[in-house]
Amino acid sequence: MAVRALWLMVGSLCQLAWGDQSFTIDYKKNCFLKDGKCFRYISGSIHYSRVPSSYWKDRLLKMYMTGLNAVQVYVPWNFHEPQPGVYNFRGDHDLEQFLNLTVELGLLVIMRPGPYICAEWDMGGLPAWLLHKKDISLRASDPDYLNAVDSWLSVLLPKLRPRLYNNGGNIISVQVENEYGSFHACDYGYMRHLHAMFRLYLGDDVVLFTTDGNADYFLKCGTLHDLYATVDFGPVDNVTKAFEAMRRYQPRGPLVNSEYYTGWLDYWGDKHSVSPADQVSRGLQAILESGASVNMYMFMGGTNFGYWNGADFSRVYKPITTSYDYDAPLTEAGDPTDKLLAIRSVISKFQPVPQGPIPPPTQKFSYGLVTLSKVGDLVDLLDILSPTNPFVTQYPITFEDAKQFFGFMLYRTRLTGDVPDQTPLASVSNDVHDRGYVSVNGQFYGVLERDNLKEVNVTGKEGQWLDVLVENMGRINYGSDLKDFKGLIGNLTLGPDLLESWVVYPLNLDGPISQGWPHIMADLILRTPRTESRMGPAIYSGTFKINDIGDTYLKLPKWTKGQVWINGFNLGRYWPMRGPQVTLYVPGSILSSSLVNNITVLELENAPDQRLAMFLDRPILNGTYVGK
Ligand code: NDJ
Repeated sequence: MAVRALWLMVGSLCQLAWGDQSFTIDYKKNCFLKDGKCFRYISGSIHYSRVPSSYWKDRLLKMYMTGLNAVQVYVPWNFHEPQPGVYNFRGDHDLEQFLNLTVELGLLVIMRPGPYICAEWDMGGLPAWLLHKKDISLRASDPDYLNAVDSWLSVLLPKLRPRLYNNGGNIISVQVENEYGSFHACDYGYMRHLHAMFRLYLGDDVVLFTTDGNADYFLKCGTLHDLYATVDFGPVDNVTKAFEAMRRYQPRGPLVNSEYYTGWLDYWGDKHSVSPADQVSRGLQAILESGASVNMYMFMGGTNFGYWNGADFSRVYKPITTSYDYDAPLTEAGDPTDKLLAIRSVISKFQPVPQGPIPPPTQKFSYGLVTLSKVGDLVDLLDILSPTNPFVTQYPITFEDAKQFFGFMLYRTRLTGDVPDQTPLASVSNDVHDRGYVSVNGQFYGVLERDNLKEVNVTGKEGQWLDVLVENMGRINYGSDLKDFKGLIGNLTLGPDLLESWVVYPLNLDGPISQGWPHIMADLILRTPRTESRMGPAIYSGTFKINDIGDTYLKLPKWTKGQVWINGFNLGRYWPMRGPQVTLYVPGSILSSSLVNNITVLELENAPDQRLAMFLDRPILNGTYVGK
């Protein structure tokens, strides 16, 4: 009883303390009201899912030192709920730890829990398992979609509630959905449903808002009565016009640009995006002069480690690069740039910025060359990389059917007759999502590529395996093509014949590699039959020692395309032949100075004669341009 009374007392004391904190909107003075006073935020976006957790504090500190008073944070649903009802909030997924650090550094938080986030992230943050129901309507009032959303929000939002500013925390506002007005569905019922769920779990007094492009055709379907409407725009847009658009939907209250673009994203095969610092800082000055609150997207871009990159679709499928540097004020490695200094100097004209120098760029290491040796062709390693039984199926099944959401699956079928002359293996309806690496009897013939390479000529003999290793290059994250099934999503033909009777192997490379394979099995591997061919999908590995630990950049000179791991950590895709990105960011946090470091490469096409990896002390993000 006494304990309970004490609790009640502590509780009411806390209530008193929290009672001092309030964050609301003053519709008369057109400003946010923080603790009763007009307030504007100058914020920056950082995606915790794109930065190793051991670096979160460093990046947030640099954001604070720039003079920002807030950070804006997306929560990628698929990063936390890999399978229905299975949640991951540990390590690099530890959202609450990230939020604790924002508190420690005295930063406010603008939360963007989605459930859809766009963000050049796989499927805009929606879990691919939603596609189990083939005809599901995403971002709409489909009961199956809403059920999944509701159960996710019932896990996520209660974690945020005690952290709301009005409850004593540092979250000042929460965005509902993301640029919903850019989506074709225009389903107000869905937005109303989300609104109700956010209110249910977060309470009545938190500021809920929407963000949309600064034109009527976006704002029309993206805004909802009772949700505060904000816009987004970049340095080349006209500030007055953009805010006039906002005012047509949000006549009173503070002006807000929720995404002011400091840079832009990169696609494989396109030019590297850059936004000049003077242009970005001038645009920021104009926004701040208008009295608006602003969030800079991105302030710290980071990296699409593993398979997390998304893709866009504009006439063709366009996957996003591994680097999400974004030409942001903090580089992919968290280093301050001239753009950051220019932004800081603009901010200082409007509000005091913390004294003291911005931390300098960290030392980068050029660890030099590592020789790699071939572990084996992928098809000879299936016992390890595909331990479950393969699916036997008349026609190909998708990744989603196989419950394999990321990475690679091997589709094989036996040739039913001799193919003595070069004969086209073709995807007539462009059904290879997204790249297929074609071999017959272990001999590599070439690549099928979505929207690009529709056939490959092969030869072979009756009874030989025809293999197509299919790579998921990242799901579309923006626009009406969000339902982006992966694998062979339709049939292949060989000459006039439709191919049937497939054996499909889901591949799990990350399981064994994160457990130390192939390095822990070096002896066994030496005994594995191995071709010396440079062509076709194969695993290569090597080791290296270092004395000092720091960030570095991995270059794979003359290698073609693939995936690479260091010490079991999946660094992402490399594709120097397509560019523009040539090096991969290697965070020092995954390296060791006491143990031997290992590197594992899945090369999908052609390995060079000299199987070397190279560690450089600077990134090359604009190396190759092939005009694709
Ligand atoms: O809200 C979106 C954000 O998450 C707005 N963007 C951003 C670009 O980085 C990011 O995805 C858009 N992306 S509009 C789509 C680009 C398609 C050409």
